[in-house]
Amino acid sequence: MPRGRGRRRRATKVEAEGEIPPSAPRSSRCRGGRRGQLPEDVRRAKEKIEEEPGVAAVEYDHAREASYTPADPGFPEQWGLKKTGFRSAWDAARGEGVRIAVVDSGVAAGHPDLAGKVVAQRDFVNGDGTADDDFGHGTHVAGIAAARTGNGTGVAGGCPGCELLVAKTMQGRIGYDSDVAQGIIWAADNGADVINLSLTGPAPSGVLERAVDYAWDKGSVVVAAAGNSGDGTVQYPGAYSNVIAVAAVDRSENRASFSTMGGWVDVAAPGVGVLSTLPGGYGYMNGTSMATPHVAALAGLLAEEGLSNQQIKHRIVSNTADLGPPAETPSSAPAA
Ligand SMILES: [Ca+2]
Ligand SMILES: [Ca+2]
Repeated sequence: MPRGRGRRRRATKVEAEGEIPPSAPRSSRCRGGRRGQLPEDVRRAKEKIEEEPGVAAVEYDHAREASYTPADPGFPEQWGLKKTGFRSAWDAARGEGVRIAVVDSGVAAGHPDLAGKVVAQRDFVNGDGTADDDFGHGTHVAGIAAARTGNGTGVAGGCPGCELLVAKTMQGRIGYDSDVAQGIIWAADNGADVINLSLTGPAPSGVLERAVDYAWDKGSVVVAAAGNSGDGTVQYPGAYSNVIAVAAVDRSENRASFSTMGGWVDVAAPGVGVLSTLPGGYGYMNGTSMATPHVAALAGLLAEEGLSNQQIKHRIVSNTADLGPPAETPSSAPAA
């Protein structure tokens, strides 16, 4: 992830550039250091340059750190965005025009922190064009990924500029593979750069895998939850090859006790005590379902930079901080 690129003080550079020809621009720059700590030679160099003919003014090129702090009152509580470096990433990209599909229980599209974000929706459960959220799960996921940010209301979204495609494929907590697969295909056909699948189950499904492959072939980054089984049960669609599978960690970067684990899991993201939008307000939720849209948001930021889905997956998986050795699958898994 891009980090704040605070330049280090370079006094020697000032000296090398000390000879400025008379045709120099009116304002020349001189790289300075941190406040109150300018070494004597740097100040002398500045004075020397100022005396050169043709130089109107010389200013120190101060190093500044990434400083975008969104004006959302809930942001201080959004530890996940801070822990994973989104503030620095936003200095490089905001995901403008990028589309994240939330294939879930629907989204409260009229929520003040999501209003205007939903550019297309489809309800595959009830067979209509309004993907309302009667459960809250999809609205929470959508806010983590792309809540309206910097609007003085509620929370910030990981991908502030991202638009939302909403496919309702769950009624309450349950969604069937046939509906989920249709939602994935619909999302890909509607130009989804990223598809968020905060849903899991232990049974493999050819229908689901083919839908994922279809979306991947169309260029979508597919991100799915690793599951909340707390053990090593392989979960789908997360375990399919064209998916980034996301486990959950807590504030201390320890695996969340509920998070599924295993070699097929690609990354972990914040999934405990996550604040986001809910129908009618805001609230905290736990789950790999909440970790997944953190990664979807990051994929959205990277998509703005024009990377392919393969490049984005590689970038995310290879640039993740290593939090320790792979989790061992317990020899006696807890009863589900
Ligand atoms: Ca509906
Ligand atoms: Ca907001």
